[in-house]
Amino acid sequence: MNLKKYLDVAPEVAQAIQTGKPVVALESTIISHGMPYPQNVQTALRVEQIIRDSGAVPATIAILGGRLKAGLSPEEIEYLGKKGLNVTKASRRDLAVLVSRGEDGATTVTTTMMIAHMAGIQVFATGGIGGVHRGAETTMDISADLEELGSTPVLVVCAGAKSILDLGLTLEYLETHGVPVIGYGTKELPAFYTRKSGFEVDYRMDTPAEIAAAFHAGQEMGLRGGMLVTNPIPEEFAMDHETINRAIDQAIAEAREQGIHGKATTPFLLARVKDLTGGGSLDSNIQLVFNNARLAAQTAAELSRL
Ligand code: PSU
Ligand code: MN
Repeated sequence: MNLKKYLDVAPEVAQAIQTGKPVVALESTIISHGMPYPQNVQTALRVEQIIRDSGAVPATIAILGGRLKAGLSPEEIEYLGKKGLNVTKASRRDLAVLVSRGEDGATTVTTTMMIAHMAGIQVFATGGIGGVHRGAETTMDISADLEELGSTPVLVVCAGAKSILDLGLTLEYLETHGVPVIGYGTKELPAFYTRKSGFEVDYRMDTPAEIAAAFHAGQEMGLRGGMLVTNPIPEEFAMDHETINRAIDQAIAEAREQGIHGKATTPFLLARVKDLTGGGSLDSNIQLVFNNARLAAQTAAELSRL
C-alpha cells in the first residue's frame, strides 16, 4: 500500500491531525449534486466557518485531477460548485478509475469516509446519507454508504435520511452491518426535513461528550465500522410533513416512469423534491447542514480530549 502517492492532505489539516486537534471532514457531492450554484459554494464556505468557530479544522474532501484531497481551498470549492453536475459523483466503485485517469470526482458519504479515514480524520458532517431505496426488494438499489458505515471507522453526523428511502429497511440494513444509530436528543430517527419519522434509533444521547465516549470505546476495541449520529433539524427550519411527503411521492413516481436507475436515482429525487417544494426545502437543507457541522465540531473536540 502506498497511500502517499495518491492522497493530498492540506497543510492546516495535516498539522491539526498531527497535533491531535479536532478535525471535521465534509463531503463534496452535496456541493456538486446537492444544491444549485452559487448557494452550494456559499453553504460549503459557511459550513467551514462554522466548524472553525466551534474550534475545529474543516477538511472538505474531493478528488481533483485524480488526487484524493483532504482539505480544499476556497478556490477549489468554487471550482467544484461551478462545475456542478458535470463533476462525476464518486462512490467506492469509481475511485480507482478516476484516480488512474487523473479526473475530478465529488465524494459521496462513502468516499468521504474512505478518504477521511486514510487521512486520519475520525469525524464527518453531512446532510443526509444514502440508504435502502423504496422498492429495493426488487431493484436492489441500496446505497454503498451503508456498506461503508459497516466497515470504515468514521463517525458520521447527519440529519437522518430522507423518506425518498425506505427508512425501516435502512435501519434493518445498518443493524445487520453492526452500525449503531444514535439520536441526538431524541429516540426517534429524524427524516432530514422533518424531526420525526415514526422509526426508533438505537440509542439516545444528549451531549457531544457521550457520543465521543461511545465512538472512542469502539475504536479502542478495534471494532470495524462507523457510527451514525442523527441530529434532528432545528424546529424552526423543519418542513411540513404533508408538503414534503407529497413531493417525495411524486418524485418517486416520476423516477419510475422515466426509468431512472443506478447512481442517477438519488440526485434525480433530490432535485425533483427541491423543485416541487419551490426552493423552501433548500433553506431547510442548508440550515440542517449548519446544525450538523456544529455538533460534529463539538464531538471532534470531545474526542480529541480522550
Ligand atoms: N441524500 C441526501 N443528500 C445528499 C445525498 C444523499 O439527502 O446529498 C448524496 C450523498 O453524497 C450520499 C449520496 O452519500 O447522495 C448517496 O447516493 P446513492 O444513493 O446513489 O448511494
Ligand atoms: Mn443507488
